[in-house]
Parts: sequence; structure tokens; C-alpha cells
Amino acid sequence: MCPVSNTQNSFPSLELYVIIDECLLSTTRVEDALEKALMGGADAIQFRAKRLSKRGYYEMAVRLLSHARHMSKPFFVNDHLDVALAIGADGVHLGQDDFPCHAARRLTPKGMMIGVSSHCVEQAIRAAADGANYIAVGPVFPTTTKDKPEPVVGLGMISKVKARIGAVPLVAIGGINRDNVSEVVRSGADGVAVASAVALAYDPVAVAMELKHRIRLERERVC
Ligand code: TZP
Ligand code: MG
Repeated sequence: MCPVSNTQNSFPSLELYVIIDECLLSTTRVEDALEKALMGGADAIQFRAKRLSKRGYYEMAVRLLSHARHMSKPFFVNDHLDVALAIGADGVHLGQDDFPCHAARRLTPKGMMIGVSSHCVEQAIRAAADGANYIAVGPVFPTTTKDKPEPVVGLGMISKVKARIGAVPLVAIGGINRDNVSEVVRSGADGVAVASAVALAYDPVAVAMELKHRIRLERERVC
């Protein structure tokens, strides 16, 4: 198995990184969604909730963090560096319009991870230079999860970014599912981040397991 490593610190595997997007869960409780993703083999969870107030996000994140801790998996806060710091999350995920990575690095305690979204090679190189622990590249395919997504970057962007960011793990994102996950890994992704593929599945545990199996299979071939 290829290690997903980073020169800056010991880094957990992000082979299957499941985004729990509160907007996608009409009847399912966020805690249930998190548990199912982890039961299916997710290596890490990110909590994304664009329509909640800061207070609402904080309260839900506290509950989810405790579930993730119970299952010994890392929990990432999307967007809100202040919430990540306040609750002692394992990491924070920042987009290009969020708090800058280099400034976040000054505020985060040793060991707190920072992931950065990038949509082109230049943004990825900048994030790596700013101390990101992983770089998300996307949207690789069309996605309906994100309002106003950036233009699709395609599989080609994965190999282009991978060639420039050295040992920093690359997590591909956007429209990834059972049918395309193998080619995403073949293109050089160290891990994949998925939201709808798991959240909207009839059987989220089974889909997560299958994604994980396909990722593993492909990474064994690549390494
Ligand atoms: N950033 C780029 S694409 C995306 C985000 C948050 C959405 C990922 O969701 P899905 O359902 O896996 O396409
Ligand atoms: Mg953001």
C-alpha cells in the first residue's frame, strides 16, 4: 500500500475522505451519516454545512467530533477556522476564499491539519508552500453538491498538480463515485473526497466499502 505521507508530520490516511454535507441529508441525522461512512471504511470525515449559522455549525460540529473520536477517526471542520480551534478538531479545510493557509498555520496548534482546495496548479503550489497538509483538487467531474462550483478541472489536473506538490498528499474531489473512482486514483490521487456518492446512496455503508475497496485495489497497482 502506498503511504499517504507528508514531510511536515505524521499524517493519517485520507484514501477515502467523506464529506458530511448537512444540505444533502434530508431525513438522515448527521451523526448517523458520519457513523455509516466510518463503518464503511472512511478514513476521515469533513463536516460541511453552508446554510447553518456559526452557532448552529459549532453545536453540530461538537456532536460530530465526539462521534468521530469514539470511532478513532480524524474530523475536519470545513470553512470555520475558529470552530476548528475552539473544539480541538483534527483539521480544518480551507477554500480559496477562506482564511489564508499561511495565516491559519500561525494560529493552529502543532498537529492540527490544514487542507486547502485548489482549482489549478498555481493554487496548489501556493497551498503546498503555505504549509497545507493535503491539497484538494477539483471539481474533477461535474458536481451538484456545491453551489456555483468552479469549472471542472478533469482528470488531467490531478497528474499536473501531483507532479508539482512533492510529498503533499493530493485528495481529488467533485463528482467522484463508484464508476470513476479507479481512474481518479490511476491519475495520481492519493485519496478521494466524496459527498453525494455516500450521502445519497440507498446503502451508504456498502457504497463507502466499495469505494474504499476500489481505491485500495488501484493504489496497490499504482505503487
Ligand atoms: N468542492 C469541490 S467539488 C465539491 C466541493 C465541496 C463537492 C463534492 O461533492 P460530491 O457530491 O462528491 O460531488
Ligand atoms: Mg470554504
